[in-house]
Amino acid sequence: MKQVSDKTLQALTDIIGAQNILRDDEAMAPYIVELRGRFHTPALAIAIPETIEQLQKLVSWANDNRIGLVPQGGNTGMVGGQVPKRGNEIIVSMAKLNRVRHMDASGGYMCVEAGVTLKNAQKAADDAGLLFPLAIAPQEKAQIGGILSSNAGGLQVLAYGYARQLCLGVEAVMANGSLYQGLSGLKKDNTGYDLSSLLVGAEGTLGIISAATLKLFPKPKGFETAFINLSSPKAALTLYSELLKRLGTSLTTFEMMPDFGMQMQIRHKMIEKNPAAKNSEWYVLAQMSQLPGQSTNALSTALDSALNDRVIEHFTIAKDERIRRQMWKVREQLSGAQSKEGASIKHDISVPISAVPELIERGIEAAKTILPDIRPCPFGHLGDGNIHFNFSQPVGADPKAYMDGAMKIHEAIYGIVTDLGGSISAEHGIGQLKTELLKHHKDPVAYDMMKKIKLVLDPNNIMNPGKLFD
Ligand code: 2HG
Ligand code: ZN
Repeated sequence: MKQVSDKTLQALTDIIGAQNILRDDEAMAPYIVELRGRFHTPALAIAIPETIEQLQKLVSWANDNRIGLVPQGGNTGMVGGQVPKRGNEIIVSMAKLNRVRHMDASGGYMCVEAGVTLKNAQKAADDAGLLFPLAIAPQEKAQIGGILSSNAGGLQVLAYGYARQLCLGVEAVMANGSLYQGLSGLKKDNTGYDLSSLLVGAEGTLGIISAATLKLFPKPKGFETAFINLSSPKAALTLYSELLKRLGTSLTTFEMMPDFGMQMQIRHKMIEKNPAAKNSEWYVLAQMSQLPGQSTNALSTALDSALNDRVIEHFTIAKDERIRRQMWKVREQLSGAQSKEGASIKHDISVPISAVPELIERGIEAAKTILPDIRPCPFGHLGDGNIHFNFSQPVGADPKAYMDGAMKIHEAIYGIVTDLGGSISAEHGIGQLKTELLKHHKDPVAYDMMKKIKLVLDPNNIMNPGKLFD
């Protein structure tokens, strides 16, 4: 393991102060090991700047000394983008840059720093009588900077959009230490390249996002939330198009999961019982956010028709906030439930929405041909065509041996995705997990443009080295 040299440590101390540097293994561990425990490369140190000026000085010094920086928010990323790849980088935690700088309720936006947690951003909007609609499960940990850098999606994309669509502009520290001041409350600004949008989703490879202006929405007057029993992804697709016709953008969540996802949570006592009144092969969590003037039971009326037409088998409406939370919990906990079942081979993919049933059918068949006892767990954002096509290891299998055979499953699934005109990364990004895949699946002209942009903006490759590109 590389040790930080005395010279480097002195320089770091001069820039951010000894109290903002972590070096011993125990203190660094939470920053180095990520959620899935897949990446364990050590870092030289953790730097936690307290001001934008400190951050600028730190980046400029790293650039002069060719030291790689790994920006990190809440360390909830799924593709190893927020942890080191080489072992000689410094992790830059944004946790102390956590102020809500400005709230403009009448303009419908707020300006927050990168280290503000999602939960606190949601709360700031709520306190101002508005809604910041991005909804991903680890809201207490995930931070705005990481959310924007990885262009996160979540459970309400279908009505409100993903991170890039929720951002009006960013402020970022560029590789030479300069400050890009793209914070804007403007809805319209047609002045050339959209640099903020380029920095969003760049996974910290072009600059470090230090603050952002975020769009806010009217707070719904209430919710109607349902847990729906159905027999197949095909039925779920039919239901989705029916609900969309009837509810339009007030349909804010449409998430699908297999019974395996439910049974795992019951087995591991993560929920007391199935929030649907009965078991079924598949479930959908659907939510309508009630807009002013809209009837309170538009979702149940639509579901009644779907029941009459035999599109669905049954549905349960959350009768109070406690049950609504339980329904969401079952969906939000799916990822955690899968980790309790041993190793899991994952694919965060998207296809045109109408192709989701075919994707799932062909994917399960292909994986079972390779490994008959594999346990498919395809779930997620059907309304975005984004399925987490995950596979739990066979019961009793050796996790390492299972993961060693992942490539065959990956090839089968990504082959089908490509065939259906889909993407190899719908919402988790590339990080260090999918650099090879990106090289092979991205349009060559687009890939070349991306590399050229990287070279111009970060000629010394200090910005999150080894992410997006090897
Ligand atoms: C979700 O939608 C997350 O729950 C995680 O994107 C998905 O664990 C996964 O594969
Ligand atoms: Zn997801």
